[in-house]
Amino acid sequence: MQFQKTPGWLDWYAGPSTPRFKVPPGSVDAHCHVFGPGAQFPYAPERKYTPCDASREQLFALRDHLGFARNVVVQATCHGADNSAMIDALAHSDGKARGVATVRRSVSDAELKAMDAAGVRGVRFNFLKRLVDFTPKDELVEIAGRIAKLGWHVVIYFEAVDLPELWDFFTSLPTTIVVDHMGRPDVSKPVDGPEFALFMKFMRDNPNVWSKVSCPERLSIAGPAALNGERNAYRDVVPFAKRIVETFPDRVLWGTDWPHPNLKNHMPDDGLLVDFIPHVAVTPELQRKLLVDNPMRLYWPETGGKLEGLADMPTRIV
Ligand code: 0GY
Repeated sequence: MQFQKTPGWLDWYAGPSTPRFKVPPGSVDAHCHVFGPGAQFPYAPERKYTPCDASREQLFALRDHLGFARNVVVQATCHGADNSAMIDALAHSDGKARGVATVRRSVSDAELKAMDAAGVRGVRFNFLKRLVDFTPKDELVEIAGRIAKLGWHVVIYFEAVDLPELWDFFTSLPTTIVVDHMGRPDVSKPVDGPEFALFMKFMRDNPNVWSKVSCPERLSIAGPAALNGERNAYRDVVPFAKRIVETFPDRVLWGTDWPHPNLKNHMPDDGLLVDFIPHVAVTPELQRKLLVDNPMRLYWPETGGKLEGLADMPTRIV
């Protein structure tokens, strides 16, 4: 099938820089996507955007270039609840990718079991109206109850202003909860202001809540962008991400968000984006927790956090 990209679509950055920051051995890019290719894995009829293709081979090439060992491939909304492109990526990853799916209430237990065998470890509930149509909460509660039995978690994507309204729903969920992109704080507001304080309280009061400290390129207002050799990009996002990493070091994840859907004003150089990490996780210990220990505990718990061939890695039993 032939697809026309959404007008103004920005393609992912070809030829990224080599990061100056060397990620620790065994690091996990815990938030990234594949798009199609549309000819093989058609985009969903209910999608809100049509992207450029971004294949598993291209994702794995980026992983190797940036120095990461593994990926967590999150189902992108342009594929709706057809998880085949994401599962195909897991199947061809040599065990180096795990996934987060989108499912509907109609999913069968056999399908969930097959996804589990393929490496899916979570489902994503999306509350951004520009990305998805509304799903009734009772459907989400039912799905959460079913996937909890598999030991999966729920990834939630929402904007900061919507947290008060969604709070009771989120805190009623029976699984680990992973928040995408810090709950999208408005970084023009103070890091010590009431809106971000509410997010910090959300994490503090609920020890099952984790956060990805990802997507500075999406949240930044003042930049500068990760382009043209800028290794100190998105400085306005740093205080927010750093505060989360330092307060909840055992419940944070980081991901590239490649191929960066729906960016409007620039497409980051992913090599320079990796150089954002040491600004928010400033010690080797925090970096290892963010990039290795935490994602391994959540997505590869059977290893006990221990990586093959790395005898000096700490062992963490879940
Ligand atoms: C992200 C962010 C976005 C898109 C999606 O699945 C998606 O389409 O997640 C966005 O547009 O903010 O995490 O990739």
